[in-house]
Amino acid sequence: MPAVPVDVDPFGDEFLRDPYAFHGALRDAGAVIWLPAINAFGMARFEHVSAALKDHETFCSSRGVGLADFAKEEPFRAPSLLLEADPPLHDRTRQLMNRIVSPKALKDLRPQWQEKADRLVRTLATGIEFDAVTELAEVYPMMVFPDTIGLMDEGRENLLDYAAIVFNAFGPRNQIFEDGIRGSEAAIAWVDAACKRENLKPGGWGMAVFEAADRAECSNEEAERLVRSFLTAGVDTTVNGIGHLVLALSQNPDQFARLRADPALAKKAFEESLRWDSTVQTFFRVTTRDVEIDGTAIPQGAKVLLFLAAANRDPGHWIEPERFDIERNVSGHVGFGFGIHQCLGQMVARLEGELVAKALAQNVASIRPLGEPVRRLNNTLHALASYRVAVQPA
Ligand code: OVM
Repeated sequence: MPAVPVDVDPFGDEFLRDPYAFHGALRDAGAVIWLPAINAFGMARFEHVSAALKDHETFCSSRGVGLADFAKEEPFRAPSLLLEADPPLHDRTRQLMNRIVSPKALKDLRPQWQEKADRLVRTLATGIEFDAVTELAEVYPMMVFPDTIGLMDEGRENLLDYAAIVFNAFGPRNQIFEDGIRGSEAAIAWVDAACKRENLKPGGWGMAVFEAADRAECSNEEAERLVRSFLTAGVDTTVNGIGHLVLALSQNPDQFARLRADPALAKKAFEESLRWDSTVQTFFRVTTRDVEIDGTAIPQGAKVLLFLAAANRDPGHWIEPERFDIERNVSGHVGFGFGIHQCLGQMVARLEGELVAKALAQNVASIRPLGEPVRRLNNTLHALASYRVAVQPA
């Protein structure tokens, strides 16, 4: 059975502005769909997205997790040694990074990160209204993450621009990509410099990668590129994760009340917000062999777009998936992916999200939307530019 064609452009403005309006049609069309707009297959059902993520031998990453097939096209930048790599390379680099982003490291960071979240949220709560994106979601990760890596102080504002460019580059070379890339040479040059040993502060996770290089766990060139992964994946992701957490809590006052009554639900609230609105909406894989999914054939060497966010709202898997319910069991959601590539920084993201949710629960009596969020279109991220909320302090 051939894949059912679905005539939507998953990187078109209309789709990116409200992907959830299109996901139902993608899921309903079939387990495997054909997307003529981008000449790629797609999967949007929970069962098949999670199965493909788990089967990294059939659905590989080394030919790129964006639309560009590295076997045929020049990558936008030197491939990530984690995201755009297969075993055995991937397993070596991932192991090295796992030892740096360790539970112990996270445990040590918690007290300082908590204090910073509390102080920021308390200050914002004393006003009548604030912008949940520009004054909270974009601010908090920048208060904690660059210092943890040990980044140079000058030019950190380039991180968000750089990440937006890279996440756009996973899509086609559309207007969104072109608009982002214009005048971006400075941000790219800054990140290249920031990844170098001589520009990293001692004691940070960046320098820890070079210390692994000194132990011959990787080369110095690999160390630079692994630090680049921290810089690329560590900021715009949590910025928009926190942004959507606040969006969800403010649009669902009953859920915010539940959280206020029991701030220990903060961790679950953030996790549910990631299921309900998944920051990383999509990633591609490439088939390493002919494969049949639910009766539909995908040939070897095909690009397959995995709709993570659609899987996370699949009514075939979740009860009332559109409902934001902080007490729901969200285990198995694919907002952080699944399998060997599952987000390296997930504990970092969870800690940031939990601490912001808890700070809101403890310091804010009510948080209400002042209109609709303003979106920033990105080919991969569901991103926010601005979202004004009205607040009352606790
Ligand atoms: C990387 C990288 C870049 C973007 C996203 C990502 C979500 C990883 O450079 O390894 O994971």
